[in-house]
Amino acid sequence: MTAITLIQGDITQQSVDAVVNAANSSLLGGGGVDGAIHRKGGPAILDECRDLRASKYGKGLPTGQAVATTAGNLDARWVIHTVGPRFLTGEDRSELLASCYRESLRVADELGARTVAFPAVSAGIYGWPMEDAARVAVETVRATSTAVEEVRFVLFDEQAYETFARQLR
Ligand code: AR6
Repeated sequence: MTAITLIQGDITQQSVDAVVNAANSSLLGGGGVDGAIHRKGGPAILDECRDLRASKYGKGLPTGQAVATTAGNLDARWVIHTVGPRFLTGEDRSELLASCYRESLRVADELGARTVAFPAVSAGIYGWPMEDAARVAVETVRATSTAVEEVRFVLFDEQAYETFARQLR
């Protein structure tokens, strides 16, 4: 049984087995959560991302997939990088967003992670409306069978926190 918990705060401050990064397919960093994770986690994360680009993901990590690296200086063992879809009006890409959660949990299971922190993937720079991002996140985690014991959604601001809290009720 996976417990779903919510916290308002900074994902880089979490003490968990794995922190999920809302990355882009280059795996080479960016703004938002991605920038914060690389800043706080230090260069070891980027080094491994570069190795992954060179060995496995020459064309980039496809949208909806996930891959793990060290967590560097974060209080975690791994960072699981996933690439959310950009929100587009007139095209339902929620299956790709659901895939981010499923694939991240699959990678977490492979690693043996028991506690995993997720941000609201795609709900920042990628433009996904928070209400729908929260619905997909909660529904997908609830429907995924995993050995992860705690999935912790870490929401940056109060509005995002309240939106996730409504979805959980
Ligand atoms: N802790 C928790 N949540 C955060 C933090 C933090 N430190 N910082 C931002 N958020 P985003 P995306 C929230 O933009 O939409 C990057 O450039 C934020 O308020 O980080 O998937 C990547 O390289 C929002 O609710 O991710 C990609 O190019 C949520 O996290 C692109 O942005 C996700 O916002 C990915 O965009």
